[in-house]
Parts: sequence; structure tokens; C-alpha cells
Amino acid sequence: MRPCLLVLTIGLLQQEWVGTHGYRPGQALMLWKRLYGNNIWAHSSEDLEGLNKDFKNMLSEHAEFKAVSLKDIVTASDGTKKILFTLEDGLVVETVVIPCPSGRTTVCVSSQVGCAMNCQFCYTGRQAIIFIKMGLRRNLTAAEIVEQAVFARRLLTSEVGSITNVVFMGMGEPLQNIENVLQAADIMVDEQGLQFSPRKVTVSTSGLVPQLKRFLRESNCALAVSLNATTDEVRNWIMPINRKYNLGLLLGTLREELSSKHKFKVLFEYVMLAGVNDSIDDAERLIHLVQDIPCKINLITFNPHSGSQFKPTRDEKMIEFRNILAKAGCTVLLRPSRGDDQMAACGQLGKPGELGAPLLRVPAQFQAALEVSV
Ligand SMILES: *[C@@H]1O[C@H](CO)[C@@H](O)[C@H](O)[C@H]1NC(C)=O
Ligand SMILES: *[C@@H]1O[C@H](CO)[C@@H](O)[C@H](O)[C@H]1NC(C)=O
Ligand SMILES: CC(=O)N[C@H]1CO[C@H](CO)[C@@H](O)[C@@H]1O
Ligand code: SF4
Repeated sequence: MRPCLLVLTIGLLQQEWVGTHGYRPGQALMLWKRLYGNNIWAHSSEDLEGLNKDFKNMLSEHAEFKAVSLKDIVTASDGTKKILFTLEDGLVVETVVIPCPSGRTTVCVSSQVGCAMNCQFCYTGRQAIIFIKMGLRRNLTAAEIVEQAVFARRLLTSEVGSITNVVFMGMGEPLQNIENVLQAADIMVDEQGLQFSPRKVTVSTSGLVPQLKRFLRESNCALAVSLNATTDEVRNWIMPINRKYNLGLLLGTLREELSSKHKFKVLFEYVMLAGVNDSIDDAERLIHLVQDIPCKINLITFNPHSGSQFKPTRDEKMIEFRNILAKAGCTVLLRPSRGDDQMAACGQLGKPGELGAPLLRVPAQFQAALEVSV
């Protein structure tokens, strides 16, 4: 198989590829700029205008410019677009483009096919998409990740304006694919590459502690952590990864790592679930948990989907919760979920109704809140 050029950072492109084929590093840089820079985003050797002819011929013979092919685009009534891509091996991933009236447009990229984390209110983890067996299928390559953002940019330049933000919050746990995610994020923020500001590229994790440490040390991109609960009891249930890396360990690590990196803020995502994690006590515990961690907190409206056992917290209650945090000095935002009608909201990718991974037993004290029959 011909290697895909999109997988390479500029350093690798120069050293390992162009060099070994007998061309100069300067040509690698020109190629790199055509792959990512100046709104060119070449996806075939025909788009390589201005390059030396021999070099171009060599490339069309030996290199691949595309890692994914478009399968479908679905637009929700609020303008959110869900893009489906077919990969080389026939598997399918999803990318979501979320326009905001404020002018910010975010692309939400997937990092794996399927997901192993089994978070209790996520479609991707629980529901099959094209495949029947659930769970993690494979890591995406850096090329497959970068190309999602490149494609979204190409698609939007002609429409809504350009993509301003990238979030790694689609299918998969990005930090479980840390090698490729670090490489993809590098290309996105490279000044010769996609030129996103590192503050506008956010990698989201459910809390893989060792990888999170590595990410903070090696990347200057932003980090989001899905907290979603204030006690291990609840988090063990709704985010089983907590059984391996509990709240104390997770927050302790962030506190330690971030104290030396003053400007860096972590974004905590907290999905409000009626009767599960939205009490006044939860708000107070949350204040305590994030103490001394430079952070922002996003309170997210839960987006109920068919087959879901959870219910969203009422608006007044969310506002009350927010006010408690704000009063204690936390930076806190209320965020609605977007793209509801086509199931394109981030964290809910995938299609309902097919065979799912196991739901975990609902702890007794929450059964009333979910009204599950026993
Ligand atoms: C937790 O919060 C994130 C943040 O938005 C959300 O996408 C996810 O579905 C929630 N559940 C998890 C990770 O269990
Ligand atoms: C995904 O990548 C990580 C390293 O980034 C590796 O440890 C893991 O085994 C890979 N998973 C699969 C399913 O290939
Ligand atoms: C509203 C609500 O039921 N919140 C619960 C969240 O989880 C903690 C820990 O188990 C409970 O004590 C709260 O009552
Ligand atoms: S919320 Fe993210 S980490 Fe959790 S199962 Fe879904 S895709 Fe995986």
C-alpha cells in the first residue's frame, strides 16, 4: 500500500520520506504547505501546482493523499452537520461540524472506531454503528484524524465561514490512541500546517491518568476532562474508567501537573443528570474537588435519546447549580447540547437501536431517579 502523506508531520516528511526518495528538505516543506497550508489542502497530485515535475511524478506514483472518503452528510435543523466517512478498510467514522451564531464553528473529530470505555450515556460506546459487535474496533491513524478537520474546512470555506475550533470528542477515547492523537494535534497547530491556535484544539478524555500526564507534558493543546460526577460511587457507575483511575487520582494528577503550567486551564465537562448528580451537595463537592486546579467548568444539558435511562436536569435547577459554583469563584458555563434532531451532538455519535454493549446495573439509590423497574 502507498503511504499516506497526511500522516506525517513536517519533520517526518522531511527526514523519513522526501529524503529517502532522494529529494531535498526544501521540497518537503513546499509539499507540506500544499497539503495543509494556504487553503490548498491537496488531495491528489494534481493539486500540487508549482512543485518540481519529477517530484510530482514521484509523488503520484508513490504516495496517497486521501485517508478517508465521504459517505454521507446529514444536516440538522440547527445547522449542525454530521459527516460520515468510509475508511480504507470499509469501517465508518463520524465527524460533526457545529456552527455557533457567535461565529465560532467547531469540528468534532473521532479518534477511534468504536470505543472501549462504556460510559453509560454515550451512544458510541454502547450502540453498534455499522458493525454488530461493539466496543473498540481500532485506533484511527493520524492521517484519518487530520483529514476529518481538513475535509470540514474544505466543506465550509464555501459555506458558513471557516472552522475556528477543533475538539477531539467524537467517537473514541482520544487518549487511548495517544500516539496518533498527539501527532494529529501537532499537525493541526503547526504554523505551516492547519494553523489552529493550540488553545482552540481541545482533546477530551474520560480520565486515563497516565496518558493524561503524558499529554500535558508533550502537547500545548487544550485538555477537557469529562467529570460528570462528584463521587466515586456515581462515577464508577456512569464512567467505569473511574474504577481504574478514581476521582482522587484524576484530580490529584491534574493539580500536580498544572501547578507548574500556570497559563494552562483544564475544561471540566459535567453533564447534568436529573436525580443522579445535580444536587446542591454535588455542587458543593464539585467546588471542593476542583479547588486549586486552574479550570473552567462546562455544565451540559443531557440530551435524552431513545433507550436512555437518564433524564435531563431542569433549567432552573441547572441555573441554581451554576450560581453556587460561580459564587464560590469557579468559572462556569451552561451549555446546551446541539444537533439533537439528527443525533449529531458530540458524545452521542452512532445510531440507536442496534446491539449495544452491556448497561451496568443501576445502583439501588438511583433507581427511583431513573424510574427503572426492579
Ligand atoms: C460525560 O461528559 C462528556 C462531556 O460532554 C459527554 O460527552 C459524555 O457523554 C459524558 N459521559 C461519559 C463520558 O460517560
Ligand atoms: C491504540 O494505540 C495505543 C497507543 O497510542 C496502543 O497502546 C493501543 O494498543 C492501540 N489500540 C489498538 C486497538 O490498536
Ligand atoms: C441529585 C442527586 O441525587 N445527587 C446525588 C449525586 O450523587 C451523590 C453521591 O452518591 C448523592 O449523594 C447525591 O444525592
Ligand atoms: S463518552 Fe467518549 S469515552 Fe465514553 S464511551 Fe462514549 S466515546 Fe467512549
